[in-house]
Amino acid sequence: MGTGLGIIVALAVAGAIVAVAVRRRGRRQPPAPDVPVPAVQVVALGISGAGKTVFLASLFHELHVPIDDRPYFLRAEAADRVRLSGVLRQVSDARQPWPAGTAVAQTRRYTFDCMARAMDGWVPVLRISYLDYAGEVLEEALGDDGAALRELESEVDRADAVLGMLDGRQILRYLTGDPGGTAYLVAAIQPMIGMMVTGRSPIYLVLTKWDILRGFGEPDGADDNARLELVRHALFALPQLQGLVDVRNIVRLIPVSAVGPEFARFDPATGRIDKRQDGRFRPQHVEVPLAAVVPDLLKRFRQAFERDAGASVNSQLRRVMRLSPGEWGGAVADVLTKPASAALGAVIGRPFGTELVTLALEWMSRPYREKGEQVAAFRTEAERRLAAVADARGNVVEHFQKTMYVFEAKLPASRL
Ligand SMILES: Nc1nc2c(ncn2[C@@H]2O[C@H](COP(=O)(O)OP(=O)(O)OP(=O)(O)O)[C@@H](O)[C@H]2O)c(=O)[nH]1
Ligand SMILES: [Mg+2]
Repeated sequence: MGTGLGIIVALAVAGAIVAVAVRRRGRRQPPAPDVPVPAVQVVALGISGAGKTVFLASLFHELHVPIDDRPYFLRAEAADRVRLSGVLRQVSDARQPWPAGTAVAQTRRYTFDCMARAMDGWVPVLRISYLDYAGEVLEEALGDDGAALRELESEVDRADAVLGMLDGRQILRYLTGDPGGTAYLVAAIQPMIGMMVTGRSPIYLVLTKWDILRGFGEPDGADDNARLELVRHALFALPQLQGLVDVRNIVRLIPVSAVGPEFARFDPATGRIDKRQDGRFRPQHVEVPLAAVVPDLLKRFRQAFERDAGASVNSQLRRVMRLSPGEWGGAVADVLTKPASAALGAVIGRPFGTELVTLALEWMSRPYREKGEQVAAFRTEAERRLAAVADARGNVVEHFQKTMYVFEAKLPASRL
């Protein structure tokens, strides 16, 4: 239940936003500012061979061009594009061996701009940062006094979402009674589980190599959901994974295949994954972990805010939400540079950046704003541009949500 303090704090914040915005109403409009882009930091935790790099290359391949009804695409800087397409070429070419694992020195931060169509063409509406590092950091002492491990740990602390990458090949070994698979789940991933236990961002368990996770005794003709249900049951029978679920906010179990169901096969005799010469490259669900993060973040923000803010604040907020877009962004930013931002942080339970708070409030205000905007013609070009960007951003979030509805309808076992 909402506390008195929460209500007072949220009231103060909402009131200050209104006050700033009202003051701004009287001023002349400045020229259209560069619209700040909210940034979301994602870390994929997984030991060597889990499939982190191949997943990233496949994800970028799927999303780097605007196609069909998807209102966005991912843009990366040229050097990153070249690197990721090099990985993808090697992965998708059946004549070539799989790419080598990432060396410690090859650790790289990728920044993707999520570009959405707005009035002036494509504009960045969300920035996603993703660290690709050598999984061996999580497995052995590297002779660097633990520097790489500490760096990864602080990365996890700052992350908005952690993807816990579980190696599908090892899980298949576990399910078929191979002691190597048990050692993976019981011992090898312990350091990674430890990091997830102490972090505070939500965890998405990602089951990699979903294409080969079959033939472990599931009934003939078992569909994807039945297969996932069985894998999930077996995984959470292990105390260390169940323990993680008990203490942390784990939202989903997402099976992904970076190559698709008809590309490779697992050879039980050698334990190797071989590419099929007649294979078809058709990645499965790779965009889902990304699509899940932002709507979940906004949902948590809304729940925390509504729980702690109370009805009177909501009516205050509604007033803010009816402001014109030009006043709106500036009003939120102004408030957040004041001590009130710390108070807002207390209400929502974690430090959100200015842009993310703006995105969240903007999202919450959508139902109210749309009505108002039909009647209120924007006074300036700058306002129209801001409104167009806010709409483009909203369309992207909506598309993420739609992706999640479709995915959950197909795989209800993915919800934990
Ligand atoms: N069948 C199948 N195999 C995959 C898939 N993703 C990865 N693999 C296999 O797993 C191997 C390791 O994948 P990487 O992406 O290099 O693993 P990583 O987590 O980046 O490992 P490090 O860089 O050592 O930390 C690949 O070379 C492939 O053989 C997948 O979706 N399906
Ligand atoms: Mg790698």
